[in-house]
Amino acid sequence: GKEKWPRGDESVWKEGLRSADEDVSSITKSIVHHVQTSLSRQAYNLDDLGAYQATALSAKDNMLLNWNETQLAYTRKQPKRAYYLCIEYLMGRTFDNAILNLGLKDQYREGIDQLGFNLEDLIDKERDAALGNGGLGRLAACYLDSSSSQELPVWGYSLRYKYGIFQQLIAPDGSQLEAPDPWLEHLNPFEIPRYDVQYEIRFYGQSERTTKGRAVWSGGQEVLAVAYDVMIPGYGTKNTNNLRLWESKPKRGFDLQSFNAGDYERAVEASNSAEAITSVLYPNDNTTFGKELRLKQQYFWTAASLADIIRRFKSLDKPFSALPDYAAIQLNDTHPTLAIPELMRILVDEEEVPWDDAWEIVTNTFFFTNHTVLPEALEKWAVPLLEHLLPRHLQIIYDINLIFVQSVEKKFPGDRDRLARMSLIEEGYPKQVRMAYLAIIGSRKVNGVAELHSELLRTTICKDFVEFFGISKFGNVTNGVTPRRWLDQCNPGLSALITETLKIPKSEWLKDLKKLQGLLEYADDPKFQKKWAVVKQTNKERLAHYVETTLGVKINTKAMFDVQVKRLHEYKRQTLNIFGIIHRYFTLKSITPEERKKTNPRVVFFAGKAAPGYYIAKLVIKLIINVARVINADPDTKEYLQVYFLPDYSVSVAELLVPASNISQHISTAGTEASGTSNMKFCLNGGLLVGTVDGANIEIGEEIGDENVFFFGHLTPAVEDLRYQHTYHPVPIEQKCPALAHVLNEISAGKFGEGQTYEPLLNTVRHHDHYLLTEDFQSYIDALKLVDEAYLDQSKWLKKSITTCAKMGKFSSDRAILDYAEEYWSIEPLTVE
Ligand code: 73E
Repeated sequence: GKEKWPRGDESVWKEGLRSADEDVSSITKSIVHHVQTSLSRQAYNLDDLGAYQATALSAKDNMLLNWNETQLAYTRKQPKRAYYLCIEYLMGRTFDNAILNLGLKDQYREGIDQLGFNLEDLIDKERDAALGNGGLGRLAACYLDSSSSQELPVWGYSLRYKYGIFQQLIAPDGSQLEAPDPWLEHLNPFEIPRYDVQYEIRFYGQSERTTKGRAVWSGGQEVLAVAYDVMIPGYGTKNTNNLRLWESKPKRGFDLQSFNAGDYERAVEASNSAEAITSVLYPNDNTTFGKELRLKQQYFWTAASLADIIRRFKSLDKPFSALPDYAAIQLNDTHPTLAIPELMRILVDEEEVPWDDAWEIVTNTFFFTNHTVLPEALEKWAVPLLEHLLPRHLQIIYDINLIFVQSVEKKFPGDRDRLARMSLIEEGYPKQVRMAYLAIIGSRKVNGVAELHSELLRTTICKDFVEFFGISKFGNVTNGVTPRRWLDQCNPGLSALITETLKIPKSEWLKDLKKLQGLLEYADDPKFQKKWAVVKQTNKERLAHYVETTLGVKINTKAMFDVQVKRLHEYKRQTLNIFGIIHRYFTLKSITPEERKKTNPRVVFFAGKAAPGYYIAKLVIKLIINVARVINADPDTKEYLQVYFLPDYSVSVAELLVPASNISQHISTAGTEASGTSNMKFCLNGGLLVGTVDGANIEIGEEIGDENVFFFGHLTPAVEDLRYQHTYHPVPIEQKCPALAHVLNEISAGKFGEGQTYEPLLNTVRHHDHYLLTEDFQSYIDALKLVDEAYLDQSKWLKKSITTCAKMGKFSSDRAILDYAEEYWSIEPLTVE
């Protein structure tokens, strides 16, 4: 029998319920209330940080009401839900976004003003939640925003890292230094600890097979997973989804034996090892590391999330065969792939579902997105490590593999090479489990993140699986970005101009981004162009102000702003950019002062972090900084060329850079960047793009017209042949690309500091040139020349800029998330009244 609720007198309960603070006076009351109670301070001792915290708490109260109603509606209506498992969420700041999505920014500005503070100053007090490395984590954050805004029942699951991505410092010699990011040092107003939501997670121990393919897993170490919830408000709707983050804690009464034996130290050590699981985000982007602690993180997170999902499903009182009708679980890259054997373990060992039925449930519940084809990023875990840490899961993986390999043998009798290629276990010392293959065979559907990438998947990594399962299992969902953060929030000037021009409410085009097309009829209008240019100029000045306060330098905001900001990686070719800059510098030096006056002044911005163990990427940073030093100090050229490396790139810094760019660079070797998402952000803000024919650049070109993108470089099909040539018929760089050879020689000769330092970096180009700089350098320089020419005609340029923005509708993450909802998860919007 269910208990009656509410307990006591219902009317007393109802009277006690809060309602939203939507007018200025309720908002100020709520802020003052939080100053008084939550912070236990008063008006006379309140600084900006305190005022921010109290204001954020008041915004949180408003979100909480919506969150509660949303979750109640989900519980009552029991829709099918989707769960987005991603090991990173790069959320950035929450407060500004929250009041924008609530539609209360003006009221908050006014209220804060009345209390004697300035809204923008308070917004700046918030630290980024930087629980991610780059595109993968930021994509997950955009998808949550879109899920709530499109009223889709989606929850995110991840880890509550105590330390986010490291803080990047630059030493006097230009080296990157890393400092920890203790982002939880101050109160985090936006998280809700759920001490009542806890699960026990086991590691190590032994697994003993019993009957019917079942086993009992016991012993080892148990740790606790504690839930922390982060509210995800939708734009212009009450719908507020949830991001649930797990924190690891030692189990209470843990290792009582050690305590009893008086071995207090050992017991404390064990508790440290439990807490270590969620202590730090691994700072590697697009690479794997093979560390035991990382594997522990992956299992801890997926096991806690599945336990939570299964508990919720069980409360519906349905048979397990109905799980795929109530839950779709999205595996974002291979990092959560252990969820597949874990669900098998729960169903087979704990719920006594027969193996084949369990496998049917599993393969209808999971979906898998691959985000990269770089071989160094394809996850493989050593069999001995898995056996030690997760003995039962290894057994299950072997059983899955046995059955799978048998079915391949049945379909392709006698094809032994094929069996070896497709096996989940890669032979070698040690043997390794291929996580991508496990994710493919355990999922309902598989997708890549841009057309080219999905096609590459079908013809390379997934080729054998396409032949086995059929092509319809392998789809594409091109990435997207949220126009709320990446236009309305980061570029209020442009947002206002668009709204005024389209003559529709902002909420209409922000939720249906194709409406930006209405700008096309003004693309040629000189008055509109003027306003468009003024907005860009204002944004450039805002960025210049930031640079002045952080680096102490004044920037020429009349120059073209040229931006490349992303993780440092050889495949992304920041090297091509810096070598191109050196080439430009030499060219400027070689011409007369009169000729120089005719050139287009350019300020180049770089930003991005290198993985702490990625030696070559760190050398690239050092080179950029030392080149910048020489060039910025040269009186002959400083008016025409300036280079800056902005330290500690983050979501918040991106929000300043993206609206200020005239041109941005996305210049990966063709076939290496799965999608890219910052390319979309720059174009959405009217910045033009210099790029290779790679990832989502291609689809951007298709949408906005190739004549509005500065494309260059070899195409994907040529890349493999060229690499073959480089290996077997190498041509000296002096012959292949004299202009680049000259640049490298000058670096070697010490033009930008001790030449010896850069030798290992230069040799990657001189010798294997895996990323084909020597092949693309000339066409890159030519593309930049076209950029210069185009910029001279400002009216034409502005037309390109307006057209670009107007045609970016496809790249809203709303379109992407609806695509997942309809074509993959089969979930529907549910409007919270
Ligand atoms: O092209 C980007 C893509 O836009 C890709 O490199 C990135 O994902 C973005 C969103 O789809 C990505 N990150 C990782 N793999 N692909 C990755 C791999 C291992 C650890 C951390 C990140």
